[in-house]
Amino acid sequence: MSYDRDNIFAKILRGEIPNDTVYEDDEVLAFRDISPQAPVHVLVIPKGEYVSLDDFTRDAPAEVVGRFFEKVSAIARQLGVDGDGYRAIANIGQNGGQLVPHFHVHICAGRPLGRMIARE
Ligand code: DGP
Repeated sequence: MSYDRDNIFAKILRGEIPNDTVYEDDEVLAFRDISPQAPVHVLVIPKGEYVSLDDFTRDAPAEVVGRFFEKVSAIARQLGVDGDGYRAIANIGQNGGQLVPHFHVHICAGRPLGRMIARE
């Protein structure tokens, strides 16, 4: 799947849509989810053009991938959710339930999150 520069997170990265930023540097942006599923729900995205975890880990330099995941856990510590715990989720593709085709990791926390996958 090729990267769609009109996806909503690309527009957020270009500053065309506002966001509630919790962390930003030259490689990543972390912001609060517009439709939170938990008391804390933050999305962490790379600034590069990657559709999902699949092409991110295939195409991005290993150091970029490594730094990205270090930052996910650092952002969780910044949010103060590491003590009680949290869930980091990457939805990939149709069956994964991915709605926005720009790679992102959800950090969800603030209450017990129950079983890993909801039963339909
Ligand atoms: P996923 O299903 O993994 O692709 O999750 C996409 C998430 O993106 C979903 O939880 C809602 C969130 N989202 C969609 N549009 C916006 C937006 O314009 N701003 C923010 N902050 N979050 C958005």
